[in-house]
Amino acid sequence: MMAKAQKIEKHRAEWGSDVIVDLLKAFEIEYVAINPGATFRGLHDSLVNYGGNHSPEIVLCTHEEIAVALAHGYARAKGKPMGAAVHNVVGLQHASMAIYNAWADRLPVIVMGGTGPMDTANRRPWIDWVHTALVQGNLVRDFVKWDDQPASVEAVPDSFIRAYRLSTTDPMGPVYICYDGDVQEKQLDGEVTFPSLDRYPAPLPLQAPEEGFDKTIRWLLEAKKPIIIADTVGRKEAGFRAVGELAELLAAPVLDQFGRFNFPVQHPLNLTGQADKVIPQADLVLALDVPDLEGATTKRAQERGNRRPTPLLSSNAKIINVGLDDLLLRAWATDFNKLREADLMITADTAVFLPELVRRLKAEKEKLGNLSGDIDKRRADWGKIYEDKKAALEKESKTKWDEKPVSMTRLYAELGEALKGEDWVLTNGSSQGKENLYLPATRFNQILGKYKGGGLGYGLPASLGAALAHKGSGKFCVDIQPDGCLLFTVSALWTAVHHKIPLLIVVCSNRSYFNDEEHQERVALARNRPVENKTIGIRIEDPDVDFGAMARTYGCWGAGPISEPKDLIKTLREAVKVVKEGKPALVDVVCQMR
Ligand SMILES: Cc1ncc(C[n+]2csc(CCOP(=O)(O)OP(=O)(O)O)c2C)c(N)n1
Ligand SMILES: [Mg+2]
Repeated sequence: MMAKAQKIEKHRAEWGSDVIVDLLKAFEIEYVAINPGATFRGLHDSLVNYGGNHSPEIVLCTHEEIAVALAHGYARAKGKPMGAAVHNVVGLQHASMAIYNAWADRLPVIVMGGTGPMDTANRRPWIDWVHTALVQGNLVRDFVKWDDQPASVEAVPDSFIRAYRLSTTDPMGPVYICYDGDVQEKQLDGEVTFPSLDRYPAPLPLQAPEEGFDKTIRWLLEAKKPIIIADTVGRKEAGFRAVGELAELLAAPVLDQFGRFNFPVQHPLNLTGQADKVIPQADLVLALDVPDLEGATTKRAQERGNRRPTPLLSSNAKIINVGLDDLLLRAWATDFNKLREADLMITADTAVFLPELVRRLKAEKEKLGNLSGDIDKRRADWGKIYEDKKAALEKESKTKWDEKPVSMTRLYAELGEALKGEDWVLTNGSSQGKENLYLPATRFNQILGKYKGGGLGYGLPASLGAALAHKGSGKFCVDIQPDGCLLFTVSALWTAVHHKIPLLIVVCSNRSYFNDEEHQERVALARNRPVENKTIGIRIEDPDVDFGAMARTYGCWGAGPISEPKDLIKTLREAVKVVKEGKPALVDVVCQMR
């Protein structure tokens, strides 16, 4: 990808930061996304001149938020971390939004930073002082799994190994390691003891005790209408597969919350989006890795001035919560959501719990046999809701087909058409998330989903990280990219082009921060104020942004703005060709608000 740096003569670490590169290599970190800065100039030199800028290779980004979001997207696609290096106090502040998104998404990113020397005698005037803090980790401590600032080169290996292990152990999360300039730039006078990584294995996954299986199986077999709500089970393939098997075995419908992709979109038991029809019927909810159970089982308040959601679940229904969510929370941000109710709480990794549950359930042949009539009946009942859902989606798509600006449903349909035959992966989505209902995803990790921390700016850089993770694998990555979100981090296009990252970016240009337009409408209605003012301070018009032209200024293939619905498919096909040549391509589509 990048020109290899000059050959290194010596392979023995000579400087403090060479040891960090040894560790990055030992953990097979493929990339380190950076925006350069003098506080990690030692590490930068070691990456280039000691490590040869290969595994890890530097990915140059134009903002630290982009660097960390890119690493976040990589972890989401690949299931393992890459690094991000951010300049001291200032770079870390820029990075903090993206670190929060990775934290809320429970994904590993190894964030490395630098600081002016703690030893004040070694500080350069002004710059080393304004860029040093006591301690830098404090800034992000509330939303990383761990942070550290090793005080000597000898302390670096332990610190890194601990950070890596914590970051990659479920529930995962970003970590921050700050390297003092003096530590990085220390000339070594002997070899640094480098522990054998075999002595620090990843911990085995957490399995449920017998009681957890016994009760779950008993209740699942007793239930008349068990349902499955799944949020981040699909982070591991074994979990994804087991959700499918369990749903089939019991004819239990699945409501996918899309923290990860959990269940094939076109499976007749996929009743995602039908919570109001499904949940009131349930007498047992199996909630799998669902931190926001309240959101999943209630109807959002949309009425004037009312913020309280309406419960959909019967108070008699049993709830089983399985997951690891309670193992990782902090008192600062309340991203742990509303306190979850349950009749049975199981702290276990769904990727080991569910396959074992399925195995044990299948062994209950006699009981399942006795229930086969009931199971067939409910399969047929749920099947009717699925057919209605399918018909409604098709109707919406047809009705809006020729509307101008392009309807979102047409956009998804045409995109689906342009991607036919591709092993595609959706790396990001619109604010409404309807693409997840229209695009026929079937495979593990085929839909990576949106920001979990709700911080705009995530979409493009995270998609680039995912596309980098899949580069050369034959997978075709697509970013469905809302315009407002894109404007935060649009300069990531430079990185896309420079590092030849193949990604199709479909910009949904509704020329508005539309989500907020809806809020302003609600407030105006509640206050009896003019609703037509809802667009003030919200619309991204006058001037309209020409994203196609913007892409081209970064050297990226760019088309649009497409205003004529009939022009869409042709342009999407052209863009697909460009991406298949290994490059990014952007199509700007002027589309409806929703
Ligand atoms: C960093 C950040 N700033 C502001 C917001 C508030 N916010 C939530 S959604 C939204 C509008 C998003 O606009 P766009 O990405 O164009 O999506 P649309 O709603 O138009 O589909 C805004 C401003 C946020 N979530 N994150
Ligand atoms: Mg918008």
